[in-house]
Order: sequence, then C-alpha cells, then structure tokens
Amino acid sequence: MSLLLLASSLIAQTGRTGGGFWFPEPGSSVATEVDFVFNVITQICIFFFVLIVALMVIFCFKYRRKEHVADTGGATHNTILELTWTGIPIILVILIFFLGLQGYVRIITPPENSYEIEAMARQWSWTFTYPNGAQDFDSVLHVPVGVPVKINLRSDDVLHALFIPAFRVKMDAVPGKNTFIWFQAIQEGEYPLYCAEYCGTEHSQMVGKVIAYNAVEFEEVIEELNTWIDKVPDEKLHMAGRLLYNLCSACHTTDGKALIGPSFLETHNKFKDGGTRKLADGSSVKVDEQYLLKSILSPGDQIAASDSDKAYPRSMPPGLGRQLGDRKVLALIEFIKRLPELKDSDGKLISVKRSEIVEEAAEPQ
Ligand code: HEC
Ligand SMILES: [Cu+2]
Repeated sequence: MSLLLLASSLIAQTGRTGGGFWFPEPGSSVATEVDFVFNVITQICIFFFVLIVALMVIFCFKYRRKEHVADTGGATHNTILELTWTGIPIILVILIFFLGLQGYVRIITPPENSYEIEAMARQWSWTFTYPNGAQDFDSVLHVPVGVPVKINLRSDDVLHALFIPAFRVKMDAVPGKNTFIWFQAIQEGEYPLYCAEYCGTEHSQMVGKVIAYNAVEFEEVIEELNTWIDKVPDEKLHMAGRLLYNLCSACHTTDGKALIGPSFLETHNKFKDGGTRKLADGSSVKVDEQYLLKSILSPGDQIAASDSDKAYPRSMPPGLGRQLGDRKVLALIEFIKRLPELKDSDGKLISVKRSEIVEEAAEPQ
C-alpha cells in the first residue's frame, strides 16, 4: 500500500499542466491536480480501448471459421494470462484511487488561515457577503489572488450548487445545511460562475462571475462595495434601486406583465393612485410605503393576490430584505415609487452605473 501511495504522489508531482482540450485554463491551485487525475484516467482508458478493440479485430480475422480446420474444443484456462489481466487492472484502479484521494482530501480541507466569504443562493442569484459586511448581490464573487478563500454556502430556498469551472470546484447549497468550497486563485482575471443544480425556471440565467484581484485592489473593491450605498444622495436613491432591481427582475417585471410575482408597474400604479392590493387570505391592504416595506422585509406575512383573486406563490425569498439592509430596501421602494422616471421614451428601463450616482466626499489635497 505505501508503495502505491508513493507511486501515486510521484506521478502527481510530475508533468502538471492542466487546461487544454477538456478544460478551461486552470485558475486555482487545485485545478492542475484535478486535470492531472482526469488526464491519467483518460489516457489509461484510451490505451485499453485501443488495445482491446485492436486485439478483437485481429482475432476476428485470425481465428475466423475456416475450412479443413479441426475443432480443438477451445482453450480452458491459462493461469499466467488470468493473473496478468486481473493484477494489472487492480494495481491501476488502486493507483487511481490514491491519486483521487489525495486531491479530494486537499479539496475538502481548507487551510486554517482561509479568507471566509458567505454565499447565499436564492432563485436566481448569488449573494456574497465579505467579512467587513460588504455584499455583492449580482452573483459576482470578488477574490484575492494567492490567498486561500473559503466560501460558506447556504440556500434561502431550494437546492443550488456553486460551480466555478476554471477553479475545478463545485458544491451543493442545501437549505438548512452548511456546505463550503475553498480554493486559491493563481491568476488575476475573470472567470465564469454557474449554478449547477436545476433550481427552477430561470436556472439557466443563474450565471455570474468570479473576479480575482491582487491584494491591494481587492481591499479597495471590498471597501467600495461596503460603502457605495451610503454615498448615494437621497435624491438619487431611486437610481440605486435601479441597480438593485437586478435582484428582483427574475420575478418582477416593470412592464405590467406578471411573472412569479406581480409586476412592479402594477405595484407602482396602485401606490400612485392610493389603490389596494388583494391578499391571498381574502382581505385587502392599501399599497403605501408601509405595505411595500413589509412586503420586502417579511414577504411571508402578506401574500399578494392578483386582482382576479389568484394568489401569488409564497416564493419571494424571506431573507432578502433583511440581508439588503435599510438603505438598500429604501432604494428599492424609491425605485417602485418613481418607476416612470427610470424609463426611457420606449418604456425600457434606463441603465445606471454605480459610478454615476455615488458622490465622493471631496478629498483633501
Ligand atoms: C423568486 C421570486 C421573487 C424575487 C427574486 C423577488 N420577489 Fe418580490 N414577490 C414575489 C412573489 C411571488 C410575490 C407575491 C407574493 C407575496 O406577496 O409574497 C412578491 C411580492 C412582492 C411585493 C408586493 C407587490 C405588490 O404589488 O403587492 C413587493 C413590493 C416585492 N415583492 C418586492 C421585491 C423586491 C424589491 C425584490 C428584489 C429585491 C423582490 N421582490 C424579489 C417573488 C419574488
Ligand atoms: Cu440555482
């Protein structure tokens, strides 16, 4: 056994490249290791596939039925041959097992000093929260290069899975359970990030990206992420809401069509006209700021129904509002209240950049 262990670690140390035909460029420290095990297994498979198929074809011709050949009754057994074809595959699979085990142990053991980021999955986006309280709601994960990063995964609703192909890591996010992945980015750059568990109708839209920065840049990005909403002046808060609306757009349109939830246009009109919203329990409630606030902060308390009395599903993410924090919730309410101001002449939502609405405090020169 120890000999096999030695052999597998020797193999694992040599000839690491990664990427290539089967994989994207390796972006993390374990990527080359994963690729290496994959390549070893593939090459063993190719070798035996060619060997076995070639022998089959050769034997088909060599031992085909011919005239004037006496029937010998066929071979019964050959001990050396049988030991060989049992022994070699056993050694190979044990070797593969140890190769895989070494990589697996590394992948499930985050280093002590890992930088921890909380990930919350919900239909249909990822929210990443950093140690300083900064959050990114747009499924964008910011990481420093050269530092082990541990991502703690949780889900607010159904099963999801965080998958970063370039880093070769993938793990389920399970409601009520804590899971994690860890990796160490080896190169600055942008990498795609996916949800790898079918989680509802917009699952295919649950795509994001990982951005890896050098340590200095990373600190700046996280700082900015933590403070931008405080730097938006009150009169531009609805524009900040436009940015945050991406979090809601999977379920709420702004053009009047109901999706999973009511359209924000309908909500806006009711608000503007002092109208009421029917609820699933048969009562009605005035659509005012109080109602909007409650709808976002504790969606389970009042389930909206359409005007034709069809109740909407109880699928608004319960933790979303609280995680957003007061000022961002306020921004979303302003967004609903001032919806028409955020549309162009074609009725499309205008796009807003964070840099356009954030006011920098004048820096002392
Ligand atoms: C996964 C789908 C989903 C997402 C994402 C979602 N909502 Fe909802 N939302 C619903 C559903 C369904 C309802 C209706 C049932 C209810 O009242 O809870 C609803 C109702 C509401 C209402 C009440 C509207 C009315 O006219 O009565 C508001 C306000 C609201 N959502 C705001 C938001 C905001 C703001 C976001 C983004 C930060 C958001 N929602 C994200 C599904 C969603
Ligand atoms: Cu998902």
